[in-house]
Amino acid sequence: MTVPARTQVAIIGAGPAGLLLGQLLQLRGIDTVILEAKSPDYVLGRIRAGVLEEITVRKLREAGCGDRLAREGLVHHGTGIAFGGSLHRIDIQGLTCGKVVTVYGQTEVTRDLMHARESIGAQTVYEAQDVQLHDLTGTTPSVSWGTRHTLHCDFIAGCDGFHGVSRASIPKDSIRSFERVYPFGWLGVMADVPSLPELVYAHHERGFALCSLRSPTRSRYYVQVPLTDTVDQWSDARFWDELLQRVDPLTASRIVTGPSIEKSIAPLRSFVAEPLRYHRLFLAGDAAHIVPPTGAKGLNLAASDVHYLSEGFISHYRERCDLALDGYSQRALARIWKAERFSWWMTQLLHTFPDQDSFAPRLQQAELQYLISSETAQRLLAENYVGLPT
Ligand code: FAS
Ligand code: PHB
Repeated sequence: MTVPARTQVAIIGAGPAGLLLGQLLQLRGIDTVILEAKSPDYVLGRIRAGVLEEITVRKLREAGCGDRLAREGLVHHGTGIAFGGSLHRIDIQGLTCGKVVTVYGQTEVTRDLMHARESIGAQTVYEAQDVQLHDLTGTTPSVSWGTRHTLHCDFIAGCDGFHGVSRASIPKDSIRSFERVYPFGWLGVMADVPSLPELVYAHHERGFALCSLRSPTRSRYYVQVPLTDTVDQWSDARFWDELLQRVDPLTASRIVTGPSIEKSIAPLRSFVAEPLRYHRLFLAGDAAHIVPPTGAKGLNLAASDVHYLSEGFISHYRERCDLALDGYSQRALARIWKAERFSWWMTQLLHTFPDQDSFAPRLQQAELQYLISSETAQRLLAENYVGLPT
C-alpha cells in the first residue's frame, strides 16, 4: 500500500492511544496515517494493562470496537484489599452508585483497534524506522521515516509512548517534566490457570502483590521486586511461593498455580510532561505521562487524552473552531494529575519502601485500617478506581 504524500493528522505510535485516536478521527471523516516503529506482532506481544474504566469502554464502542469487548470483557463490581492476614472487599459498584470496571487485556484492546482500522482501509505503516518530526512551528509540519519517506500533514499526534520521538522533538525550554521514580519494580506472570473472581491488591511486609486476570481461565499475577532483580532469578516455583506468602490465607487457598506463559519485570514511575502541545504537535498517552500500574490508570488515561484530543481535531475540521484544540493540554492535564495522585496514593499505601524509617509502616497500617473501617475512605478509593469524570 503506497503512503500518500499528505494527510490531515499524522499519528506516531500504534499502541492503544494512537489506534484509538486514528479510529475516532477516521470515523468522523478526518484522514490519518499512523507510523509505528515495530511490527503488529511485536505490539500485540507486549503484556500491559488489564482493567478498563467506563470512559475507556465507551470510547472503544464509539471506535467500533465494542462487540468482542461486550462478549468477552468481564465486568467487575468490587475489588479486594488484603493485609494483616485478612481480605477486605471494596464494593466498587455500591460506593459509586453503580459504576463498574471491565477486565479486558490491553492486548485484546489493541487487536480490536488494529482490526477496526484495517476494516475501514485506514493506513498504518509498521516497522517505520527512524521517524523524525519536522517544521512543528509552521503550518505544514511533516514526518519522515526510513531513507526516503516524507508525509506532510496539518497536525502530528505523538502517541509513541514514554521512550518515543515525539516528546523528544520538543525543545527543552518549551516543555517541563515532573517525575518520581519508585525504588522497586513489578514482576508479572501470566498463566493459563483458573483466575480469582475479583482482583486482590495485597500489602505485606515482604512486598506488594496483585492477583488479576485476563479471563476465567487466564490469570495475571504480580509481586513487587527490587529494581536489581532479573526475570531469570525468578523460577515459577519461586514466584508462586512468594505470591502465596504475600496474600491472605483465603486468597492463597483459591490460587491455582501452574506454568508461566509470560514473565516480565516493569519499573514503576510517575511522570508528567507539561504542556501537552508544542505548536502543531500534540502528546497523548504514555508519551505525555506515566503512572505506576497500581491504580490501573495508564491505559485509561491514554483513552481520556484521546477523548479530549479527538474532540479538538473534530471541532477544528468540522466546525472550524479551535477552542477545544487550544484547550486540550489544560483539560487533559487536569484529569492526568488526579490519576497521578491516585496511582501514587495506591502505590505508597500498598508497597514496602526500602530504607523507609520506622514511622512509615505504622502510617501504612493506620491508613489501611482507616480504609477498611470508613465508608468515606472506601468511596474515595472506589470513585478514583472506576475513573473520575472526563
Ligand atoms: P504505548 O507505549 O502502548 O504505545 C506507543 C507505541 O509507539 C508503541 O507501539 C511503540 O512501539 C511506538 N513507538 C515508540 N517510539 C516510536 C517511534 N520513534 N516511532 C514510531 N513508533 C514509536 N497500564 C495499566 O493500566 N495497567 C498495567 O498493568 C500496566 N502495565 C504496564 C507494563 C509495562 C511494562 C508498561 C511499559 C506499561 C504498562 N501500563 C499499564 C501502562 C500501559 O498500559 C500504557 O498506559 C499504555 O500502553 C499507553 O498506551 P500508549 O500511550 O498508546 O503507549
Ligand atoms: C493487570 O491485570 O495487568 C492489572 C490490573 C490492575 C492493576 C494493574 C495491572 O492495577
